[in-house]
Amino acid sequence: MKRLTRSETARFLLEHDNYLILSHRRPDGDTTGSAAALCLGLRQLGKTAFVLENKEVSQRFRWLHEGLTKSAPEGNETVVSTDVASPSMLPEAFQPLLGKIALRIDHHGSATSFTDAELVDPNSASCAELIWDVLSLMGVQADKKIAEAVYVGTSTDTGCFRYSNTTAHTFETAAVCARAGARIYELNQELFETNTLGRLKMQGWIVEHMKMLSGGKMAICAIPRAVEEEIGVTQDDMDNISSFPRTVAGVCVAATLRETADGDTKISVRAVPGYDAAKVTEKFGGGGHKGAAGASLKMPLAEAAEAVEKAMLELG
Ligand SMILES: [Mn+2]
Repeated sequence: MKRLTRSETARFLLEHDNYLILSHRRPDGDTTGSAAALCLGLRQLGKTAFVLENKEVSQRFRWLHEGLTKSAPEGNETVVSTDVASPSMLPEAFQPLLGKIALRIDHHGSATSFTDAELVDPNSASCAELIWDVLSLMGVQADKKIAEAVYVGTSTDTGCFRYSNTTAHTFETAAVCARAGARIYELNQELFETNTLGRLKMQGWIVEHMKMLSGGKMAICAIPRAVEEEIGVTQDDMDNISSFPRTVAGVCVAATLRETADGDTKISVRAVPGYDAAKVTEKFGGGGHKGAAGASLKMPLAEAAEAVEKAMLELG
């Protein structure tokens, strides 16, 4: 595996063609936006490029991939993954591509290399920023579509420029997007200022059921599947719900657990600077960033809650 700089990545992308771009499991705004921006940028330069259709992309972000997708690989493409930290982050349907991925562009600090070459910058708040850096080195001009894809990635991974990962570079990238005509106000309204009734009800349930730990410095909440079904929340309603218990005054680390359809548990941890969320999830084979991390546990909800609580308390 070869580590590339931004310029080396730009050169690689200019030298190859026939691209197939991959996004990650439970796709968020960053992986969806990054894949879209890369595809659009490559097309602007006359390259053949497609995003491999990720069936898990929700309604909220689906518009970003409109007109860009291919439903299955043909076998001879240059495969590039965006925002994918480990093989387990690839959707089930993409797993056969393992070993055939030429390049990984990512910003996860705790990651497992699985491609021939990679551009990884853990200091980049979003993968979309990295994508834009590389595209601009290649001579791509930001147009409205590219700008909106980059803006969605950048804004969602920073909680609309509020999280501790936000840097001057994040704002510079956002400025490029604004100048190129991205609908900043509309996207912010849609992504950050609007709640469905289902999401608000879920937040209400979390307030009632979360357990405070460590004298209020930590919070943990385990959400049974039956509760999600009863409230009637969609995946979009649950997107980034784990950042909610962290918003309680005094809470530095918060973990949210969700029961999967198979009776296992997914955890999502959020932490303020000074604490490392990935330290909790790494214990369970997961990964992520200091501020936000996740893992899948082959354990029923109650058992997982106990194990995660223990791991959280070890943070001190
Ligand atoms: Mn990301």
